[in-house]
Amino acid sequence: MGAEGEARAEGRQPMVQGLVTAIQANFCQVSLEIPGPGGLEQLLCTRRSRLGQAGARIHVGDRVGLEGIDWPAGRAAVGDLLPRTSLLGRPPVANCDRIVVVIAMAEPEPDPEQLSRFLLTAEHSGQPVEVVFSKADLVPPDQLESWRQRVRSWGYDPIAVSTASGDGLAHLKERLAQRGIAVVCGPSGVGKSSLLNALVPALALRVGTVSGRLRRGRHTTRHVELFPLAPGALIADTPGFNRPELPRDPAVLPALFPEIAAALRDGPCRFSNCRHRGDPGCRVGTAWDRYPYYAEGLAELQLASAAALETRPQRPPSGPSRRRQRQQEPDLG
Ligand SMILES: Nc1nc2c(ncn2[C@@H]2O[C@H](COP(=O)(O)OP(=O)(O)O)[C@@H](O)[C@H]2O)c(=O)[nH]1
Ligand SMILES: [Mg+2]
Ligand SMILES: [Zn+2]
Repeated sequence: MGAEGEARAEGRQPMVQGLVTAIQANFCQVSLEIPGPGGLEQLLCTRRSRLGQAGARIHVGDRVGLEGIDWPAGRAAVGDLLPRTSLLGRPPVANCDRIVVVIAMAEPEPDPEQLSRFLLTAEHSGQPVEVVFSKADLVPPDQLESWRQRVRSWGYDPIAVSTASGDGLAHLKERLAQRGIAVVCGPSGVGKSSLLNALVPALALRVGTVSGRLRRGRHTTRHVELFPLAPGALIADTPGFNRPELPRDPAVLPALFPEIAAALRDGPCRFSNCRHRGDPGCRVGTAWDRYPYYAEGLAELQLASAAALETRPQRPPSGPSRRRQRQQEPDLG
């Protein structure tokens, strides 16, 4: 007996489940796992206050159980938050299955270090990462090829696309049309929204002009929203931000470079705490394209974690002096 049968035998309604595709103010749009009467695919839902009290925040990508369904009105309430497999921080997207990093070949000029940072953030999610070279129409083929070779040496197989000519779009769609949620990220102005418009039929996302400082934010994508790319495949546009943060812990940095992982596949470095900075017996070495980014990133993170240790408040003494100390603290409320 399936879950539905069991629920019926116990006299309960089988739980209707769906996936949150958008959130705005107190409402969320939920796409139903099984279409409702009349083939209804989406419901506009409120969130039960007890969900909020329990501290459960619902994000786009979450699977939820619905109650109080009003089919004719297309309304319901989210009663349950189902367990998630992952949660991206910025933007918040639950249950993401792959990340697509988009970098333009021109307008704006590609910045390899910026691309690298996006890739590190994407790798930090633990999900598979795809690289897209957008605006391929703006550069000659040899320039495209040299970027392709370079990023291949980083461990990726980039797809060049152009929404202007349509080149590469079918190939990209094929690669992304897998079950699950793909999140598109990258600097602002590289053509993420244009790409989604080209990939998802009947979508009309706002596309910005490449904005100068003053116009930044006027045409940006403000909310994360999931769109159907293929049966079972969803894709999210995200607001552009230009310098993603590295993960806090310097120890996780090496694992975010496919080049390092590849070098260590045949065996470890001589010292188990090797930082891969030209140390004796290091298998990774320093003769690889992104080594300077790795070394700088490591230094940046080590400095930040040392600074964090220094400014960490001293353990307050116990007893009366502790109370006094607390009174001296400024009231931040
Ligand atoms: N030449 C060219 N321009 C593009 C292409 N894709 C997008 N653009 C332009 O790039 C600008 C920024 O696009 P948009 O999709 O808003 O970028 P987003 O900020 O990454 O979402 C717009 O003016 C688009 O018309 C492309 O393939 N070729
Ligand atoms: Mg956009
Ligand atoms: Zn090493």
